[in-house]
Amino acid sequence: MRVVLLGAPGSGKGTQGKAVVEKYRVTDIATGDLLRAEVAAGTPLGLQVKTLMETGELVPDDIVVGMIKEHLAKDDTTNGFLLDGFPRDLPQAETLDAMLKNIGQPLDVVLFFKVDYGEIMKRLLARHRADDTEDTIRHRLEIYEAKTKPLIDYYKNKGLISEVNGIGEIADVSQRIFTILDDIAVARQARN
Ligand code: B4P
Repeated sequence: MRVVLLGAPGSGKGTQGKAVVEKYRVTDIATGDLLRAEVAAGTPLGLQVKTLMETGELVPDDIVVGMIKEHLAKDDTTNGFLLDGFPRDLPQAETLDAMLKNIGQPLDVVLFFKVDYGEIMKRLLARHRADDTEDTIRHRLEIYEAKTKPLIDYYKNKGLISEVNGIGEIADVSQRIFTILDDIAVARQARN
């Protein structure tokens, strides 16, 4: 199972990503988590991206693309992988296409989490992360609108988008996702 999670900040990508990884035993590649680990460890890369992340800016494409390349090359992807938070803009999506073509591992599905901005603001303000202040959340949503949202059409055109209602109990949202992924697995088995 090769999955991308797409959605606004706070739409549940990180939360649901963990549930998918646990159930399907796919490799978790979450760019936000990887970048926060670099910041926490005080590495040169972490120092470079700390302020960008705290102010809600995207980290430069070459840095995240480098991280994804490294993980796709070294991690065990026998059962597939889950990309959480990547791609975040069109150049990243195009680079990912090329990378996956090279290794012969095309995506199965892009799960798009639908959650309204009022709910997102409520969730993130309750979390108290460094980039979860009201102004920064607003800025992150602007960046999402301008850079990430066009990916919905990009993946729609490729027939890869599955929309998930991201509102409700966490376990209920997980169940909606599992239904989509199970259907994909069944359809694949029927083809083989
Ligand atoms: P990310 O770590 O990807 O964080 P995020 O978009 O804010 O979403 P997250 O996954 O954390 O939240 P979730 O919805 O699970 O990015 C952080 C920063 O890293 C970016 O701003 C950027 O600077 C950088 N970055 C990352 N990837 C990048 C890339 N590819 N290119 C460039 N820069 C990149 O959860 C939010 C909260 O909601 C949680 O508290 C959770 O408990 C709660 N929640 C979840 N589901 C819920 C539900 N159903 N009901 C109620 N609450 C729920």
